[in-house]
Amino acid sequence: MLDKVLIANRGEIALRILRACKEMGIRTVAVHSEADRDLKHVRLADESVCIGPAPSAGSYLNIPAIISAAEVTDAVAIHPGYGFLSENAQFAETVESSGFIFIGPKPDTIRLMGDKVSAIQAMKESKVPTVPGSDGPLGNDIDENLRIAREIGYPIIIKAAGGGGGRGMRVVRSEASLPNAIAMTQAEAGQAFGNNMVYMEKYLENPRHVEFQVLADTHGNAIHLGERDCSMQRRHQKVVEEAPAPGINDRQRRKVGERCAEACRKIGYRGAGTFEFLYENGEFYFIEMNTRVQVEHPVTEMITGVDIVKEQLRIADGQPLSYRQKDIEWRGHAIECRINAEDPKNFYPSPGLIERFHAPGGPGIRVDTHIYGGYFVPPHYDSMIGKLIAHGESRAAALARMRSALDEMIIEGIRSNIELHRDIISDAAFAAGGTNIHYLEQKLGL
Ligand code: MV4
Repeated sequence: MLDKVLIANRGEIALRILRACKEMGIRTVAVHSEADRDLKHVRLADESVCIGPAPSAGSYLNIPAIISAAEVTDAVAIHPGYGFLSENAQFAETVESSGFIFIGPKPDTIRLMGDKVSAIQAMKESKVPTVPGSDGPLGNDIDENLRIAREIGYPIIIKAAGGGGGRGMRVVRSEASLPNAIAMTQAEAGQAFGNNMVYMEKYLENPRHVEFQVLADTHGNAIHLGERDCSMQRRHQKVVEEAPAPGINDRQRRKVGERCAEACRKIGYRGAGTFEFLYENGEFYFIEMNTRVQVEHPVTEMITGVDIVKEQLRIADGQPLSYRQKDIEWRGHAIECRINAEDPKNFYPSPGLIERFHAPGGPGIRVDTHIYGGYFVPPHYDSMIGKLIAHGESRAAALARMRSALDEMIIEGIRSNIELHRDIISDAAFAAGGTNIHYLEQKLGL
């Protein structure tokens, strides 16, 4: 097994990775910024290295500092977690050319999926269902673009190839506004991503966001762990996720999941990955692939029993997956609430000292967090301070456990979104299951 892993991240995911390493007998190196000396995983790691100042540009995004830390500590592998450098092909390349193992896919795979046009092309070749759209990037011929849009049918959406996660898109509802919308999206994409390539898709008005988890090893094995519904979101930030997705039957799960696994085999995918789909009127439409472990991976772990981070470590060590597809079964239902340090009224970040913290517990409850009483939430990073996950034999049972756990949880000293979660979990439409990506923003009156 890997001898020593450097964790190139912070917060709850750094702690999650540390726990997986410890269970597997892998030594750990924590790297942290000057603002993060008191992180729980820094204390628990075998070694720690300060890699720079509080702003992430100088620390968690500082490639030379991270590589140097790996060198001085004799780490053999680097786990990037999510966010930060996790989907940076240049980082993955530097890690490997410096003689370390990157715990994730090959740099070329990250690049392939980072370009949404090439990602969609790869999916089409593997019969993963995609959104009706342009065959590749749009050219400069306005008449040709008008023709493509007419064939797809309005409304359409223009998306930047270098975008993703809600950045660089524009909905177009009429022919008259198409040429300008293309030009504007191209110009913005050039500015934001250094790549002005754009493509066109049918705009789905009221879809759900449903994603499939995959695992692939370096021996040609790839499996799927089923899907998650992440539709409960505000401004492209997921708030609540669940698995399985309400209303998806086993036949469709296995069919779409197998297409994803087959795509992994075809492209030589390595590690954990997520296929993002829009789901509308019973059909799946691929939009993007994420090449990292995701925030919401625990809901999949709770219903499958698979430890996704441990599988990532095994795969990086060159071992085969611990499971075949036939070993994967889905049991019950799991829901995750992302706990944010934020103002409940305006959603502004609310950093500061956590004066008191009581974590909920009991059967089926999991708390993934790095916070503790006396911990100071620094203002420099994402406001997510933890995740509360509830598992039950049915969706109703998971919801009941979540409701009870939210009532048990106490965070004092800073503001949090616990009240928002209580409101969502007790919402009649959410309780019924299957609310779409616009539901929360509509509910909040945005
Ligand atoms: C779409 C769409 C409707 N139709 N594509 C937003 C984030 C990026 N991952 C893709 N996004 C969307 N693409 C087509 N063809 C609606 C969205 C979208 C969305 C998707 C997932 C989760 C939340 C969303 C919020 C607004 C828009």
